[in-house]
Amino acid sequence: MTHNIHINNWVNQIKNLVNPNKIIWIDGSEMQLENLKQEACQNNELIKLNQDKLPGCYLHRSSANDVARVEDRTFICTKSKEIAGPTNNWMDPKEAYNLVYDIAKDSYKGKNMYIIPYSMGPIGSKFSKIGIEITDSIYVVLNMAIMTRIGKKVLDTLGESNDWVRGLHCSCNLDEEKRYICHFPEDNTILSVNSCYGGNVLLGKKCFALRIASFQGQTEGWLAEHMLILGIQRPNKDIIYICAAFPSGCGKTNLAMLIPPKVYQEKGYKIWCVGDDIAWLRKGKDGRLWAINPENGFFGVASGTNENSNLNALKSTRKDTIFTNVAHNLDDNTVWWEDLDKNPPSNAINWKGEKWDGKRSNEKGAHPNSRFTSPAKNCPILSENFNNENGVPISAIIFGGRRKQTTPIVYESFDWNHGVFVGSIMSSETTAAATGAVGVIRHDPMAMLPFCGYNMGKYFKHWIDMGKTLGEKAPKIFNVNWFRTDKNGNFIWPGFGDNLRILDWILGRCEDKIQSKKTPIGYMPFNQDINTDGLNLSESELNELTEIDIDLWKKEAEETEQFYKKFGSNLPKELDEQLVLLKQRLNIS
Ligand code: OXD
Ligand code: MN
Repeated sequence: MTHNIHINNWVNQIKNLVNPNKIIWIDGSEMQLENLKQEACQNNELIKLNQDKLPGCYLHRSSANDVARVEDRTFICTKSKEIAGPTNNWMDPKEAYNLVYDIAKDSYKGKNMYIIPYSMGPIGSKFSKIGIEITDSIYVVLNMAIMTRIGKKVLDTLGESNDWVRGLHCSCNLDEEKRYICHFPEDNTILSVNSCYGGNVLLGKKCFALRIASFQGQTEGWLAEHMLILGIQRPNKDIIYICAAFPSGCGKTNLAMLIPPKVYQEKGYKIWCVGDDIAWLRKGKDGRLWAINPENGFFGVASGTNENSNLNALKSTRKDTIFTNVAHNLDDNTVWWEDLDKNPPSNAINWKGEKWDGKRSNEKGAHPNSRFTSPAKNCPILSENFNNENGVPISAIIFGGRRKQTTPIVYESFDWNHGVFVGSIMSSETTAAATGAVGVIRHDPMAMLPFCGYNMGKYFKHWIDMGKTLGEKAPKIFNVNWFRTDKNGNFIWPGFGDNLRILDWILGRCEDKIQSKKTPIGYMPFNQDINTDGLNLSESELNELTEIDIDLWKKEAEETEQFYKKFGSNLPKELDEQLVLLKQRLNIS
């Protein structure tokens, strides 16, 4: 399908390694994808759902041992361990190639080899980058067809160039002990074996658009971030765009698609979604920071998505969607997951493929990390700039984690370097998006801990340098925490659509329209500047949300000091200085 010699050589090399039955180039045509869906239904990889209720929708069940990202089996394979840094698993590239090629050898025997040319970002945009993924899984092909822009036109745009990312995925036999997700940022290569879970195998997503792209961004002067992008439209004003970084499973999709509370709707506020997971950010011609969403779809967590938490996401899943690991309602051949509604099906199959009575069973019908893969164009509030090849200008960057205590609902950094510090000290409770314990607090700087493709100390420096390049035009940086709990363990803040009330304060600060209080950790709102109209929130609850417990912050500063030690001389001096300043403000001698 291409005369590109670099691609053809690599395809031949991989063909000789994996030994497929047949090679199939994915041209992106509807007919080809339709045929693949049919084939996947025939071999039980997919179940075709009720086409009246859910047109174009399918259900997939993964193997029970393959339901989330595997951070402990994810490697950055660079010439030296220092390049990968202390927060990544590292493997010597030669060793990694040998190990993974050994596993991949002959693993396509009797299977087809699908070659997917894809673009991250609008095809042809100077922001965009191209990848080729080879896979033996139709599920992967169909998911990539939703999540990225695929097909022949991508190859035509690439022409003879060698500027593309190689990605090989082999399902093998899903052996956890032989599961490896290896990245070779110095070679623009990704190898993924023994998994079929999205985050491990849709190679355009976490592997390319974050790990490889963050490495590329460092050398080329831009940022690849684990961020949503949204536009806020206020009456008689231009749309303001913001980015927000939260760890996996902390509500990026919900915030990106939020529905304004009634009092805001009445005033004419609207939200426009540009992206829910990944942002590529560059300095634009006007000197401001501009962002694109490199993806073309949503790979969202199904469990917990409902009319109240995220109606726009729910609507996005009503057609042309692949559901993974949700419950199958046999009565009407539709899907169900926990908290979708209060009416679980009795006659159903759970995510493990077992008969399940949702009205009686104590077990869950869907896996907590069950997913929907939906085209972005299904989103009722998709921004008109979604496909804009220049992206959108960013006025504010928000960091946030899931913290029961310590972090207040919102605070603003004093300046860019302090903002980078605020991002670097982020901690959050772990969620079901990755294997391992859930609810454990860990440092997750900029929500990039599992996704930064190089030394995080250098990554912090790159952020500091971006601030220098942007100068006065740099966006303001904020931190939010929707998850603070009261003494009984209940969330104090209602969250979801009401988060717009906090975004509103942030916009006011960006426009210098609202005063703030200076505190040891940053600028904070006065209670009266948070719009609580129509909310059932007492003054004392608001105080709790904005409270700064100095003792907890002293502990936080000590933990940050320990965390920073990991980076040794790679930690930029600017962050050391910020830590000293924080300690001074907290009166730590
Ligand atoms: C995701 C994740 O799937 O962060 O977006 O795990
Ligand atoms: Mn994510």
